[in-house]
Amino acid sequence: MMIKDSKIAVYGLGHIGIPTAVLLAKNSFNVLGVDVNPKRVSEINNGICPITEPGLDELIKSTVNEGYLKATSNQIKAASECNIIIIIVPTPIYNDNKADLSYVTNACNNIKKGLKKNDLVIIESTIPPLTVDNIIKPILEESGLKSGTDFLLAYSPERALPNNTLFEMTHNVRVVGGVNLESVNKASKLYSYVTQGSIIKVENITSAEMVKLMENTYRDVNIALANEFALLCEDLSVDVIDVINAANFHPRVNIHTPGPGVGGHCISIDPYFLIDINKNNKINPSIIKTARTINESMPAHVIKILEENIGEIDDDYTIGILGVAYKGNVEDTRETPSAKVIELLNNKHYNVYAHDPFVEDNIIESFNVKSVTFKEALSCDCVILMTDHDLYKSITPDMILNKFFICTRPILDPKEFTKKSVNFKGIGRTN
Ligand code: SAJ
Repeated sequence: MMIKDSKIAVYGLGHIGIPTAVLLAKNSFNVLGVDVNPKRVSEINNGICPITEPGLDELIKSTVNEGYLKATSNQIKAASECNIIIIIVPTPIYNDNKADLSYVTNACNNIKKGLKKNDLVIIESTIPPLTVDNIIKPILEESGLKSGTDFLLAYSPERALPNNTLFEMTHNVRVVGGVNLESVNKASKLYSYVTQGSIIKVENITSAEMVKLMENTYRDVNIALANEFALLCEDLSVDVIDVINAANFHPRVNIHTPGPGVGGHCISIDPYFLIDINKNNKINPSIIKTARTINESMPAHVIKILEENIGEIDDDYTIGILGVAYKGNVEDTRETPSAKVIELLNNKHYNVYAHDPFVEDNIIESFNVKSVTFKEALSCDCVILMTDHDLYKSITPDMILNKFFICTRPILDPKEFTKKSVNFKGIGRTN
């Protein structure tokens, strides 16, 4: 069968699964999205986009209307009807910093019941190293079929940046590892329909698993370094952004941006997958652990800046949080540092309010804070800017006169504010 005649099942209609399904459907593949959530399935079948991602709305509508994209919650039937199966379900983390693989194992336990000879199974979910070899492959082989001989098995980590997902999925380099060359080649051929970027074939599946974890850990460690530089600069009364900008002119230096901590479902979680595998072994991944500790301590540093500067306050002193999303211009609040800042402020019984132009009121209020308008947040006694949304880049000194302003992201020029006598503090900033 020509690859173009394949029917593709995409398990997990989330932030990555939906764009993946849609882009394959746009390339005239017959795609069946599979999700345990019936609401999500009916939204897709009605051409409704359940997530915020630039450009996705129109693509869902057109691919569903043209009949290339359908969705179902019947996991076994989907596997039996399709020849290529892509797994992009979430791998959240337990409280004790261990990966929860239950979505992955649940999908595999269903897929094995519909698996057929010559099918190709590709895993895209972020997983700890050796998960395919030790967990996924054995479950799929309970079908009685053997990977590499009866069916093909590959791992290709998703690496698209939320809010730029469609562009990155169609332009980024794709990394593929497989149980044998045929698995790698067939998976690579499939991705070549979607991305203009090169396809990098790595030695085996564990290498491909490590690529993803090392990329996100690299970023976490670099953000931690930037945050540590910010704390040192604060102590020295030099402006960390001024220093970073100058240092980054060096051709081999790329210091990341300090901020209130690392949120999102990826960078704040994936390093734990590497820390966890080594817990009984000889290697202590101390840099990775320390980076996590530094990044997780940043919300407490925001509270420290507050308390070192406000002096005696009345009971009716109010604090307005600007931004609960984990980063600018997204509605995603997973692992957001704002949640930690709100929790710390609530524990100390401050009167806290929050605004976010992208996040629905009920989600904001799920963090135990009252959702208010932008104007109301700006009228609080202290305003803490947490997220680098474009809207907040338009804040001018006039909007915030007589307030205490903690700007945790380097999106505003401190000098503009101090010139107008705004009490402005940033992370590692001088004014
Ligand atoms: N952040 C900083 N300083 C920086 C960069 C980011 O404080 O210099 C913060 C952000 O504000 C945010 C968090 O880190 O809270 C993560 O944001 P991000 O934009 O760096 O990354 P994610 O989590 O949205 O997406 C990452 C990407 N990985 C890399 O850039 C190596 C993306 O390509 C992956 O597909 C995604 O993780 C994933 O799914 O793993």
